[in-house]
Amino acid sequence: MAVNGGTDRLGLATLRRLPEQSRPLIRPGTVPAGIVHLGLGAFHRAHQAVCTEAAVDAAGGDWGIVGVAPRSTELVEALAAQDALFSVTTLAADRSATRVVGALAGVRHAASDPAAVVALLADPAIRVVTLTVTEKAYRLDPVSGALRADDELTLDLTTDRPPVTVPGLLVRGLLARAAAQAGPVALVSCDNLPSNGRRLRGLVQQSLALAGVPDAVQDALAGQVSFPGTMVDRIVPASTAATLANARAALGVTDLAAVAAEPYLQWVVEDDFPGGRPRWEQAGAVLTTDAGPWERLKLRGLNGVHSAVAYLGAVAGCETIADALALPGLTDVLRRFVADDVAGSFTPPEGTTVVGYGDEVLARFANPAIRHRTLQVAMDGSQKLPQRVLHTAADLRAQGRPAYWSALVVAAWLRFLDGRADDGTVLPLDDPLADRITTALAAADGTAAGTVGAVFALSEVVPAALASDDGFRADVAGWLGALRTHGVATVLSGAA
Ligand code: CS2
Repeated sequence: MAVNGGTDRLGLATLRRLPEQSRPLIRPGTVPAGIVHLGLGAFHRAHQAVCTEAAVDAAGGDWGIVGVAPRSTELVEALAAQDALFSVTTLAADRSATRVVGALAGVRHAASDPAAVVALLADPAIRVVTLTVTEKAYRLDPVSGALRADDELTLDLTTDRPPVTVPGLLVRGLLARAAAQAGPVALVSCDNLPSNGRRLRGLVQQSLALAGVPDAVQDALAGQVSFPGTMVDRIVPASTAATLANARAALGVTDLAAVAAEPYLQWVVEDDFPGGRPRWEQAGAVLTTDAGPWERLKLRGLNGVHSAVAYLGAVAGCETIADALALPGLTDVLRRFVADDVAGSFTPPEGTTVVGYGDEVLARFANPAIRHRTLQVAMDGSQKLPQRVLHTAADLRAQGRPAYWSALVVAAWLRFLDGRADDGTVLPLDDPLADRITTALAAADGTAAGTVGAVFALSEVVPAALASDDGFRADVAGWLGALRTHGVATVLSGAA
């Protein structure tokens, strides 16, 4: 890749060649590490890294981020070859801007060097650990939050082998930290889980118990570790060859870790950092005592709608979320879903309305420059649907109200699980519970009611009250039958 004697690649040596407006806000390599981040995916690079760089730029502090990739070697190699620099291209319908971010103080690869990661977690300089590892890496049952102790996790927690799972890494790191008396730390989930702070605390507590850690050590750790809840938001599709080509055109050098994102960015964080934190509020973040209402607004009013567009769009043959939004009738259906179901299911944060938020979300989804694939959002449905849609439906039904549009969203997921789009194209099932789902569906009788029964029997995915709710099941089966018989386009055109 390197030409001109290696100077064709983004890195400290080529920074001076970048256009002025594309240079980092802070001098890369000069900010000592104070944060470890697990999960170096596109989302982290375009979200927490951007906010943290801006906070350090505005208010200073030793808050460089050491980025840890749990599995992917490719990204670690790309970043290592670029002095941990990467660019973010912000894409609006009519303009784009590319800037290099200098937030990373280093990168590590957990799978090949877990000991280095454990040592980092035990380093007193590290006072914040953030995570974007996706829902499934927590290994929690989506409904109950119970730890799924499969063989891999049990080996991580009960033997001395180098840990390969996220709970394994965290437990090993926290124990090393306690032994080193390295001081308090905040563990911050930035994943789209319900009550993500509480879920992460539950993960750590259950993992320590499974590892047989004595109660006294568990208690000592509990006094040293906080788990602030967060709401994170920015649409950041997986990078493609086009992302890299755009970055190269803007920078004049090659960036193999480039990401592209929408202009919008929101971060709401519970202010519970016993070892201190960057001044993220100076970068636009909201620091609060309770992120819960924000989190519900986002999971139900954005992610739930996203999943609806993804499943209906994928079955209708649409490649991207923006393409799917153009399906006649879809935005009307989504507005009804937000106004009739989501808005009635919880109390939003003061100063916001669910309907207003929903309209803003639809405008963001329609951004044609963001080529977010429906299949990417459709992934891991079993881990996403509970907090995105099923809790909405369960809360409405508990109030004795219909959850008609939520039933359509669930039906769209089930229709997607049929494995074929309306035009017969194969739809791949990428889900950690794919085997359980496929087995359950194979044993069902193939009718809409049979499919609903089979999937609703997965108690780790569907809350019990909803699974036994005949009215809701009938609504889902009704929508599923219609989607199978008439196709998405016809159902949408007459629905709202
Ligand atoms: C999306 C999210 O892939 C998905 O499931 O719904 O990644 C979404 O783009 C972000 O949560 C937006 O903040």
